[in-house]
Amino acid sequence: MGLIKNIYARQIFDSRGNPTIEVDVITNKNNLGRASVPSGASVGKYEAKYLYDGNKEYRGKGVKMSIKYILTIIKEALIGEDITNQKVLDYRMIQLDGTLDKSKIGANTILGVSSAIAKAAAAENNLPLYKYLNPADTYTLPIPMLNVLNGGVHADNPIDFQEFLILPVKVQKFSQALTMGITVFHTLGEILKKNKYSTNVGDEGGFAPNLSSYHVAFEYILQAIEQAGYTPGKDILIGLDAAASELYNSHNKKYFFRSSSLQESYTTDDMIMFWDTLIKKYPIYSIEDPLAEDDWLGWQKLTKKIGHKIKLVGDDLFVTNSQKLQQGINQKVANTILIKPNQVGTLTETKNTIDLAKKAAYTHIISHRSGETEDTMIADLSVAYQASQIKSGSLTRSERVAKYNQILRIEEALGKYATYYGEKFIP
Ligand code: 2PG
Ligand code: MG
Repeated sequence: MGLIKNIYARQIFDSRGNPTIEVDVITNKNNLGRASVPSGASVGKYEAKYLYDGNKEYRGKGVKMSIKYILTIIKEALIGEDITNQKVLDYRMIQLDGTLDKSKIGANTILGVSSAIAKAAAAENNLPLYKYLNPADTYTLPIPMLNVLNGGVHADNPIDFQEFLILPVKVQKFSQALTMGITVFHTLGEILKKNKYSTNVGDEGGFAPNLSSYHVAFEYILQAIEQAGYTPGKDILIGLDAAASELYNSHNKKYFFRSSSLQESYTTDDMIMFWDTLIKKYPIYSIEDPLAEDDWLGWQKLTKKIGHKIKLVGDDLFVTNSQKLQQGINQKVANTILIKPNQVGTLTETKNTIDLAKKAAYTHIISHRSGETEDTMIADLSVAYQASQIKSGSLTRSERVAKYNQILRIEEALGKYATYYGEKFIP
C-alpha cells in the first residue's frame, strides 16, 4: 500500500507573474505527485477563498503563509496515510480549515495538496492520472473551446465580453479539432493585421485588438471561419463568456457596457432581450455568465426564454459548488456548469459537483483560470470525468496549449479506445 512519506511546498510564479504554490507529495516507494494552482482575474464572489500574505511583497499576493500551513499542520495530519484515500484526505484538510469558504488555510493551499495526492496515487499505481481517476475501457475526448479573442478584464481593450470561443466539432479526432482551430486562429490574425489591428494576445492567448464593439468581434471571427474554409454553426460552433458579473452594478442592479457603441446601462430585462436578439443574429452555441452571479431571478427568466436553444453556462453563478448547483437545478437556472477545481478547493468536491451535474443532465465543462501554470491536471480531469468540453484559452501561450497538448498525448496513447465528443455533432 502506498503511504504518504513527505509533503513539500514551494513558491513558483504563474502566467501573470504572481506567486503561487507548487506542492510535492512523495510516497514511501518514492513516487512523486507534483501540482501547482492557478488563479482567476474575474473571480466569482462565492468562490472558496485563496490565502495570500497581504503584505508589501508581491502587492499582497505572496503565498508564504500557505506554504507554512502545508509544511506544518497539513503535513502533520497526512503523513503516513494511504495515498489512495483521496476523499478522506481531502475532508481532513477541510476539517483542518474549519471554515465554509476555506478562508483560514486557503483554497489554493488545500487544492495544491489535493491535486498532488491524486498525482502521487496515479504514479504509485503506475497509471496516467485520467486512468487512475476513472479506470474505463474507452474514453471520449472533449471539444476544445478556443478563446480566440480576449476582452473584459483579460485584456486592455474596450471589448465588453471576456471571451470569444470557437469549438471545432465536425471532425473525428481531438487532434483534427486543434488543427481546425489553429487554422481559424491564424486566419483571424491575418484579418486583424490587414485591418490594421494589433495581434498582441491577452491573458488567455487570444488576440486582444482595440475593436470598437462586440459586433466587429463576431464579424471578424465569422469571416475567419469562412476564409479558413469552414461553416460557422456547423463545422465550428461559437461560444461566448460574457463574465457579466464584471458588468453588473449591484447597487442599482444594472449592467454597464464600456464599449463606445454601447455606453449605456441595461436592466436585467434589457439584457434578456439583448441575448435573445444576439443569438438570432449569430450562430452562438453557448453563453457563459450572460447575467451576474446574484441575478438569479434574471437567470431563471433567461433560461426559460432561451435555455432550450443554447447552452447557458454558470461559472461565477455556480462556482463549482454543489449546493449552488443544486439550487440552480431546483430553480431551473442554466443548463451547463463550468468546473474549476480551484473555485471549490479539493478534487473530491470537484468530483461531487460533476456527479450532481451528470445526474441532473447539466453539461459540464472543465476550465482553466486566466492566471495559469504549466500544470496539465485539468486535461486529465476532462478525460477522466468525461467532460464534453474543455476551456483552456487559445492556441498560443504555453500555459494554455499545455493542456491541449496533454490531450493530444492521451489521444495517441488511447488509439482506437478514444472517440471525440464532436462526433455527436456530425449528422
Ligand atoms: C472565466 C475564467 C477562465 P478567470 O471567467 O471563465 O477563462 O477567467 O480565471 O479570470 O475567472
Ligand atoms: Mg467565466
